[in-house]
Amino acid sequence: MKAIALVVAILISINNLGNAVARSKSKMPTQAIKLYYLPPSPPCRAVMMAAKVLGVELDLVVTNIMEGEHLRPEFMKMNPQHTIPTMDDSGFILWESRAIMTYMANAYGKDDSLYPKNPRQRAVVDQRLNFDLGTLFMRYINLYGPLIFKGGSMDEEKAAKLNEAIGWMNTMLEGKAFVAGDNMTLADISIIVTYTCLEAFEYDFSQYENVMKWFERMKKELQPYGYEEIDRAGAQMLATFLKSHAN
Ligand SMILES: N[C@@H](CCC(=O)N[C@@H](CS)C(=O)NCC(=O)O)C(=O)O
Repeated sequence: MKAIALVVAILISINNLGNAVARSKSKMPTQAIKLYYLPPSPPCRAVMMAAKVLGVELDLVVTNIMEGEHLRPEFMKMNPQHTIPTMDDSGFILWESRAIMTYMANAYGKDDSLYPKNPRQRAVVDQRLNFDLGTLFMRYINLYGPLIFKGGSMDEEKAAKLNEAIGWMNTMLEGKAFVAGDNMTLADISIIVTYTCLEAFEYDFSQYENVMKWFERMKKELQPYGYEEIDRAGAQMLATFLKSHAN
């Protein structure tokens, strides 16, 4: 019995040592991560809030896509796709907001709550992130992209497609506090920026009860991490563009 107890004690201490090593590995960047961004951009807002939740310092570099700054040769050399957000972590360049967020969580997360290491839990977060990229945000931008930049009237067919995606998310949230389970993950942060825009544009999604409750919960969750200053303020800028084109 004593021998078994000794083996268990040794195993526990090896495990604790492993955890301590894992914790010490999650260090912060040696210098602030450069983020090329513009305040109203929804994917930039998601990255900025995720960085705040992770406690990662960003060196924000305004890149005014309205004035073609993203088409300059220096920028195109870094990101041939010329999109913001683009990240530079001591020479490691990355674009696509969801890739940037998962990289930051992998590299600098103090724990794995925002982006779980458990394969199945992570798979659900990834599924939600992909749903956002390819479906929810895509349908939002299909509807509002032309309205924000060119004006015109609401395309009801595109609005119906967006509603369909919101409905799917409403079902995903059944019995859950957050989109991938019981705690906030990067998927919630990626997704909320779309709803913040929709609210600023006075788009009615009140019929989707789970989404409405989640949205209010997320606003509170992100309050200490720049929800008002980053997300709402940015969405308001887009709402102003939208209104200026509607008149
Ligand atoms: N899927 C990308 C979308 C990035 C994107 O399209 N960003 C817009 C601003 S919100 C942009 O850079 N537009 C300029 C361009 O595509 O040339 C992401 O999540 O980062």
